[in-house]
Amino acid sequence: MASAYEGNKPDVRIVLLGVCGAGKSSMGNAILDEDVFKEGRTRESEVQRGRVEGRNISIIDTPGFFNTHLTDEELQKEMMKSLDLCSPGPHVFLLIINLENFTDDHRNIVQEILESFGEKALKFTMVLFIGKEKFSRREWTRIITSEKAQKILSNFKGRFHEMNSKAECDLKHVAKLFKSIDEMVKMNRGQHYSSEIKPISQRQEKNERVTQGEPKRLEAQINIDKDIKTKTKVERMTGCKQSEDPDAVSRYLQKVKADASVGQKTEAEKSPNPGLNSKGFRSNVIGSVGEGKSISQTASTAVPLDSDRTAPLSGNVSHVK
Ligand SMILES: Nc1nc2c(ncn2[C@@H]2O[C@H](COP(=O)(O)OP(=O)(O)OP(=O)(O)O)[C@@H](O)[C@H]2O)c(=O)[nH]1
Ligand SMILES: [Mg+2]
Repeated sequence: MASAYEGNKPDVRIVLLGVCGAGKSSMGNAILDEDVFKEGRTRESEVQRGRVEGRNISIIDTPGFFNTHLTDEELQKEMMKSLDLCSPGPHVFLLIINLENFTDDHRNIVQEILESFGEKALKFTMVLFIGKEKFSRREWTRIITSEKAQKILSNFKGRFHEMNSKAECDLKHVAKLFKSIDEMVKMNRGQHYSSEIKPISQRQEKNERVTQGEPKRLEAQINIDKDIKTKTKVERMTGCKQSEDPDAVSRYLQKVKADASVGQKTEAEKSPNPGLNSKGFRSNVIGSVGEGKSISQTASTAVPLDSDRTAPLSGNVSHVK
């Protein structure tokens, strides 16, 4: 993929991601320094453009993950639309995480990104923590060095930035955010994310789930997790409560694998895009992160992007005083 991220002031395309109510629309407004996105429940992906520091910036706001007002299909459609709105693809997925409910929120946000955009999206994702102003420096250090934060950040090579979109957000803070984004894009050799192929239909997805993609995906999910959502999903599929029948999941996986090995050849022959998973990504997109490492294998140390944040976390990680 050719690099178009050249010159002093390259254009930047940003897709905002995060759980419902995280503060995505507010952050979009803060970056563009204009109230262009409606704050409150966002139902559709929307693009707004502006010039920041002499650069053309496109920001795509999305409905939040776990949005109870949208079905899974509707949400998925909006996520795909977000890519269309910033064709040929975003330079960065900015994952907004509000620190206020971070500790108590057990939903698996990384899984949502994987399901919507595939593993490839991870190297284009940077976490943007907001709400830090509500915590003391000691609390912030505890949060950012917590197992939970480190586990999330390990998916994105430790990339994070923090900013407050409500107060104290001025050009200086936005400039630092862009510096972090520029560094990330540089590490990606100027490339932008591209799904390469449009997602295929949900129906085809279901068929494929019982063949190649699903065993790997489920296995990975179980390894990653102990996550409530996955456990519930698997329990729903097996029809057994894991606590009541601990072997149900492994029996189910064995069966799915056996089915897959029978169906694999036939599916591959039938498929117009062999090796692509339900959403048009390579079938191994879910279940490994980074460069072929599983989530459990990846480094657990967060690496702040800014050069002024290379000191210990308790010291210089903050941009916001
Ligand atoms: N403390 C703090 N609160 C924020 C910040 N940015 C936004 N909020 C608050 O978070 C709430 C949700 O803001 P939105 O920007 O509408 O959130 P959203 O993620 O776009 O919400 P959905 O579109 O429903 O997913 C609002 O009450 C904001 O005031 C921030 O930087 N710090
Ligand atoms: Mg919104």
